[in-house]
Amino acid sequence: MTTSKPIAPLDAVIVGAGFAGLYMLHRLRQQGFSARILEAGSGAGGTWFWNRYPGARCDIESMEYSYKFSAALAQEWDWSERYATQPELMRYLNHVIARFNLGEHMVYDTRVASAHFDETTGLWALTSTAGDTTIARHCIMATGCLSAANMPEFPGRESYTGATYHTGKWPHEGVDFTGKTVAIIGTGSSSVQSIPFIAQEAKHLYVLQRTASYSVPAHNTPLDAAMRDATKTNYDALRARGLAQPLAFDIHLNDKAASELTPEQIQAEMDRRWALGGLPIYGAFADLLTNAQTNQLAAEYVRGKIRTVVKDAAVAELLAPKGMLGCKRICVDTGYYETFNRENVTLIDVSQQGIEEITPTGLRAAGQTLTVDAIIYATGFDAMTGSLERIDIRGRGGKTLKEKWSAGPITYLGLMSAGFPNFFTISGPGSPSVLTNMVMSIEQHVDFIAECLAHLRAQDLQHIEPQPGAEQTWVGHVDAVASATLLYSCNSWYLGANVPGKPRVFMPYIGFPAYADQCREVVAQGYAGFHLSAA
Ligand code: N01
Repeated sequence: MTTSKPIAPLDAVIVGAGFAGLYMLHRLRQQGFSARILEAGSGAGGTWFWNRYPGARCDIESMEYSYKFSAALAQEWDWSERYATQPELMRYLNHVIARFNLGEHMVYDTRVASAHFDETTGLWALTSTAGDTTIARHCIMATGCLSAANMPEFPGRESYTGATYHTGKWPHEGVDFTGKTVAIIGTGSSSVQSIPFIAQEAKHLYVLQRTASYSVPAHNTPLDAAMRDATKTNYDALRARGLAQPLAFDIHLNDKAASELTPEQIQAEMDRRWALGGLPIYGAFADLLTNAQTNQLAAEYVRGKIRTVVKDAAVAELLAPKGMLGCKRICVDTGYYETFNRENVTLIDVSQQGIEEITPTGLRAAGQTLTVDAIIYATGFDAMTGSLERIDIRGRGGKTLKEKWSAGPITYLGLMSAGFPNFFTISGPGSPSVLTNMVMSIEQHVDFIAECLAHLRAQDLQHIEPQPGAEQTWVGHVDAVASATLLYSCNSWYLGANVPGKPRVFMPYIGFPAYADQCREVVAQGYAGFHLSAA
């Protein structure tokens, strides 16, 4: 007769196998902790596993949007293009899994439905949708900021009989739009990247735009060995430059405000940024995101470029964004505006009446009835909080995280929330996360958590949890910093404004790299603002 031994709880369970979860697992294993990743997908990659829409690629340069924790990894991996495609990012992450022997500690096809803290045992119990339970002392959410798809409840949505897609849940086998009439709803980054590709295949593409986005050309290029070597011989310097800047990558930050420059210098600066391409446009002027006048100088420059590219003046005017540049995340494209010169592409303005109805054969919007073979929802995500609130997370006294965050997320440093001991959020709301090169912010959070667990073990402590006063102060600080910028001035997903009913709260923290210094200071002061306990 065999007797089943009780299974010892893990030191940590990690939810999600993207950039965050993989590095977290590696750090914990390195430090001798028992840890396991639970991943909803059938493979690793997180955001990059799900967002497989045509043209998906990163908007931060590959040599910066990659791990820095292992110099050997950075030296041996050869990125093939300036901006990595989704498939190349997947190859990279799978290489990381193999290289650091992470695979045996990862469980796929396991969507976590609940995470409950047991006050008697001091342990977390995570239960999957299939009913499997994992017990661990620490629960680390690496669930991503942009992973809970936003599907607007348009009237009649379920009645549609054609094919429906969401860019954030794209079929792994791909989609062939050849000869098809297609509607795409939304004009954010995902749409801006996919539209040029879908337009080349489809018989006709209708683009339904509620708000125009600012987009800057990527000027993507292949990277040859000489280019890569030039970076690799001095990789640390590139990383150091990036980490000293507010987006945690090198945006060639101009330390001058526009008011300190002549009109000729302003023009030259914008020309230089446009020729360089991509997100370094954020670095054009020191006061780009704090001074409306400066902002509109840069915004008008982009609008001018759109008017130059798009031949139909009325279409160009619709595509020219009206709000502040950078209030919503700036998009990076290859041939986006040019695509609207194609005869098989029609832009439809839904800013006034919205999408009126989805019908069995298509949709009605802006007074037009469209019959289409496929509808693509490029409608974004319930960002930052969605992936957490869709899990039934309960801390002390059975209180749910969703309940606690009903008026907006409450965290200390975006890392923990009072009432939820040993529960960590990697790049959680209240941390720089989406406003930075995510890989750098992820590494900073993972290092903090790994060092924290080592500290608890060394001091024979069991629990860590923020002090309520510390998190209230932090939440107020996050809001105050955002209020001093132009980022409050539009309806962005940073504010939750894209999801009906979501509280209007600025979720990420504007403040890298000072934020990283602040975290170091918290640790130096014996985890100031946290309560550490033995029982
Ligand atoms: O989502 P979005 P996304 N009726 O929220 C529209 C990152 N990312 O997936 O602006 C009609 O930006 C919505 O309109 P509006 C990046 O951080 C990175 O494109 O709310 N329209 C908007 O146009 C990015 O910011 C990369 O008025 C509706 C669109 O749908 C983030 O992910 C690539 C609507 C959604 O745009 C999200 O990007 C892709 C409705 N009811 C994404 N609801 C790269 O690295 C929403 N919309 C390159």
